[in-house]
Amino acid sequence: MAELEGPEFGKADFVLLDEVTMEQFLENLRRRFLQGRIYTYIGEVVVAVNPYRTLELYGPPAVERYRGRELYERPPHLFALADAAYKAMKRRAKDTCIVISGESGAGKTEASKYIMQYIAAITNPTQRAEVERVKNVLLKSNCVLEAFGNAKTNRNDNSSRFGKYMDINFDFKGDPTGGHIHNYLLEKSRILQQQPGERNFHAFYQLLLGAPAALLASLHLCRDPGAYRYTREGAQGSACGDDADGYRAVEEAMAVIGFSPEEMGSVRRILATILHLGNVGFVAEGETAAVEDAARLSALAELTATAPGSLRQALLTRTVAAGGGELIEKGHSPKEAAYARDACAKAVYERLFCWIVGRINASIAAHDYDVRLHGKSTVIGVLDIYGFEIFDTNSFEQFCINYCNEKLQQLFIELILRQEQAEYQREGIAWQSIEYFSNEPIVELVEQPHRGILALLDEACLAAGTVTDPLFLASMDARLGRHPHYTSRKLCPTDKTMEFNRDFRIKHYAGDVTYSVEGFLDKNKDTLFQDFKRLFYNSADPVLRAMWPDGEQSITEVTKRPLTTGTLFKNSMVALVENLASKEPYYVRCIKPNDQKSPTLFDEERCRHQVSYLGLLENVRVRRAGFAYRQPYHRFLLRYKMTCEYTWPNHLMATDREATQALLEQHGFQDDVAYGHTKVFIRTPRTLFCLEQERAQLIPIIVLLLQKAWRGAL
Ligand code: AOV
Ligand code: MG
Repeated sequence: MAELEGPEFGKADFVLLDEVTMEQFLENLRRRFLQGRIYTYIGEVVVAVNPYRTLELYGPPAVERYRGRELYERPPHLFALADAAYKAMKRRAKDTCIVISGESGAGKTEASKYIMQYIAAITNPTQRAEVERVKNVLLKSNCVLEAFGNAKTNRNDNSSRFGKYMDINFDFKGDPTGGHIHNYLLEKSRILQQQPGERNFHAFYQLLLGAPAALLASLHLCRDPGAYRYTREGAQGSACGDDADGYRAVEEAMAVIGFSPEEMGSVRRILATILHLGNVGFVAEGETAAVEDAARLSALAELTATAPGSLRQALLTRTVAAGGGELIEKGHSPKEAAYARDACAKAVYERLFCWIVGRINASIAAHDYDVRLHGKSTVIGVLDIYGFEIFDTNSFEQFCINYCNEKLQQLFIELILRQEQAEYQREGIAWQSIEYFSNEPIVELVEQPHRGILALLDEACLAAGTVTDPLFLASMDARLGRHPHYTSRKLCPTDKTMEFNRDFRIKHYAGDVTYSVEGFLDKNKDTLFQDFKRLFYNSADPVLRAMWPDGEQSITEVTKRPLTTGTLFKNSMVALVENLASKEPYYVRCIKPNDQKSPTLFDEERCRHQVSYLGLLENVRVRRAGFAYRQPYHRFLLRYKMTCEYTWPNHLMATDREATQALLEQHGFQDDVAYGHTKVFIRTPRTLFCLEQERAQLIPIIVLLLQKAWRGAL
């Protein structure tokens, strides 16, 4: 590996550092970042620094350089990792997954796209039409999902506001034949409100700024995002050109995926519906609310293909079950009506998003007959979630996102240890484990049954009506006050950065985050009145109707309490982790070099913090305390046999293992190596350096000899 890049680029693998210290680690990272070498290994883990500029690293020539190569044969790259996962899948029929982690803006989503692009590029050499179609859909799905699931935040202009796990299915030839996208909790509160400087989901600005004038008119919309309450905050920051281009790209991508023109029409009408809903105002008319603007109401009825009377009723009243199974209409106050309207807008968008994911899945579902014909199909999973984030105000969404990152960090710790141990065990080699910071107590603080934050939150929601956010906070203080990772102002009255009746703080693995408890109960309960569900279920628009299968139920049937948002999210995280743990994992650890999006600034403190909480130094130590290098015997011989008289040009021993042993003993390296069942393990990098050096010295001599031999033959 060392010969592939000059020494001026530092070490291509952190395992080769002279000493494993934070200073050396950072120095190597900095040096490589500044020279555009953004990828570095820790064994098989790729550490990636966001370059914040376009690098010529991903084109077809790069794909060719990495295709079919081993990790150490080329400079570090995501493509090498993708190839390793692909080889494991193809040669050993292993299900693999690539887990990409790092904080918000560190480059996870970009990395996931390059990985998919590589896999698409190296598969289907015979250009089978169906495989080509599946690949296209997989690639285009990113564009659509980003339009509807990403938004500008103060940390990242294109921040993922949902988690995504994508399985790609491969047939026995190693060609992708299908896929499945699993999406995790969309940050739907963004529909209503964004922090100063942030935007709503891209799709709204794309529609307003990119759609042809006639289309906008038919949706009763004007071009100005500032005209709509839900997009007003983000109107300033809208880059008009990008959004208009984005609109066209998304339209094209949806067509490629197979959305019909009618379906695309419905999607646009639903987006318009949400924008209009945001502008519906209510006034008091006696005891109850009335709609301010009748024209808007009729536009909404048209867009949702519902009866104006039913729409008005759903906005202004709710049906409640009185005693004896009797149903009565209860009028909203203007405040209640506004609340119900906002809940409706959020729910419509969330269901639209899930419907889009489902629609993409339908178009790439792996066919059963493929599996039946050729046995089990294998998969590569790619995980790209929302990264750890801290804002000025952090709410329930940040709490879920950061909990998700805790879970993944915990998995990383377990797998990296387990993987190492498993390999030594498999190969019959003794090994001693290394100490890690375990974030398990933090995960427990959140998810423990009956005692964790999510359980207390559910308990508070059950008692709804009487319990408020501050009371929920009080219950946490009382029951979690002693937890080393939990603090609140009440328990620590000297802390002036927190508000007394509102804030609590969690010491996360990646930093302390102060959460505002405001809205926790509400977001966890996530109530939407049945009246809206029934309204949309009765829509004449088949797409909108399909999103509300639960609208059929009457209010008397809806007695069972649905699971809360927090519990659903926890369950989905547990299932995700189980799924990942069942596959052979490959890791990309992304690092954000600075908060200014600068391509030249290596903010040492920010990087130090990330290296530290990602556990990268420990990762290097584990890798080194064990054996830094391991190679199958035959590969090892192929590379180094020229350095030993017993093995050059070919050995005469019974096994490659014996030949390897003879070679290493001749060099005097026997104390630095261990012989596994199929692989040789080398402890210190120096041994490998020596072998590499010797090889490098011998090559010119061998070439000379070969040339002489050829000339002699002529
Ligand atoms: P994230 O996925 O990790 O954040 P992104 O992948 O969206 O971060 O990266 C943020 C921005 O950094 C991108 O929009 C690019 O401008 C730039 N960038 C990242 N990787 C590269 C690269 N390899 N080459 C060039 N530019 C890059 V979040 O989704 O917020 O957690 O929730
Ligand atoms: Mg992302």
